[in-house]
Amino acid sequence: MSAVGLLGEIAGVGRGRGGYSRHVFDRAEGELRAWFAERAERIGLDVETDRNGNLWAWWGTPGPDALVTGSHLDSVPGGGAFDGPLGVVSALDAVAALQAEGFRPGKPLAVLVFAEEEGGRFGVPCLGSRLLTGSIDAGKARALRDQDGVTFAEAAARAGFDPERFGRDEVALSRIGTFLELHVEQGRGLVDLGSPVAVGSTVIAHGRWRFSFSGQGNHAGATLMGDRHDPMVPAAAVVAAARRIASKVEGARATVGRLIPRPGGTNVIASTVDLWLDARVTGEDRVRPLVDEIADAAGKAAAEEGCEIRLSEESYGGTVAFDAGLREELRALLGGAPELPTGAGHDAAILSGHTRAGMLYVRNPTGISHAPEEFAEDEDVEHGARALAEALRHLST
Ligand code: HGY
Ligand code: MN
Ligand code: MN
Ligand code: MN
Repeated sequence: MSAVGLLGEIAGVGRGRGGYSRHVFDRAEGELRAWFAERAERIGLDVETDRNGNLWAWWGTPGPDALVTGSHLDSVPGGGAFDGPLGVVSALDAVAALQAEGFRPGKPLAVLVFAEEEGGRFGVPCLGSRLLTGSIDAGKARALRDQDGVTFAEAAARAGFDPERFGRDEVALSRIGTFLELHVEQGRGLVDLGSPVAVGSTVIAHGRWRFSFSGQGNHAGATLMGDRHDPMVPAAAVVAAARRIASKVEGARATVGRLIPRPGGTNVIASTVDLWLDARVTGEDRVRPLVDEIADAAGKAAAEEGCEIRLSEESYGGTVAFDAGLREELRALLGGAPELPTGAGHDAAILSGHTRAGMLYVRNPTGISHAPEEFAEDEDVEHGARALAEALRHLST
């Protein structure tokens, strides 16, 4: 059961022409949940699903101060094969390797698969870990809607869950002593450092904001330019302002990756446009001012075009620094492995506000993520799984 072999087993599940697309409670993710449960049971782990849809595979009786490792199996639309799955298959490989040498952990150990880490269907990232920790209001989560208007509560109920039970899970949280997530690097830091693995240091502050513009739908050919109230115009102003303003702020990233004009006809001036801004900055206190400046530009463009604008903050997470002691332990254990900050969000960052948490990264030679070019060489994948096994051995004695 090598990590490379396990990746091969799930390769292609949910892959379309433009990469992988697997979201909570959809068919492909459901297939991966079943695959994970079968693979975990094959190495004697006891699999259970918590009230928030997260999957736990226990080596030993669930109990306090457990050592927990894992990641997620959902993806962004058109994503790569490693973001999420690499942490899950490496955890299974590491546990199997420790078992094979007769190692017995001195504390309960679990592999944890979080639900909806990407927020690809319901818009809020790390939904499973935010619910587990109570970092999102359960009522707000239940009401989240996907592109077809299906609520998270409805989707969960169809998948056999009781949405009324969503929310902070004291029992599950009380069991976690340390959480350690292995993840493919999303950037080229390890390539530049010439190291196959690194220890995570920080996660930058980031959030998601929804801009909704409404104007007057009309005929593309019959409406003179001076008579238009086209919501695409202020929407375009957000895209341009995000690039212009964030490029001037040190450590800032601002992205509009999702924009939905309605009704969406080629010969139709849109009635409404919804877009989502993903904004992140290395300095926590600079995220909202960045968004405010972009929103100002949007407001001016909307006023000039005679369109309405509505803005809502859909998710936000502050800067996270992983547990310093754990970082030092891991670096020493891995022969002085380098530390790496990241601009990507992770469940480990959500957990770090509630338990000792840390991350390991595996080199990605392309540095690209959230796209099919995301990659990790077999030897680095195996190196990562061995590093995780060493970490689990060390942390569970
Ligand atoms: O968006 C992120 O940083 C993560 O992939 N959820
Ligand atoms: Mn991701
Ligand atoms: Mn991820
Ligand atoms: Mn016509």
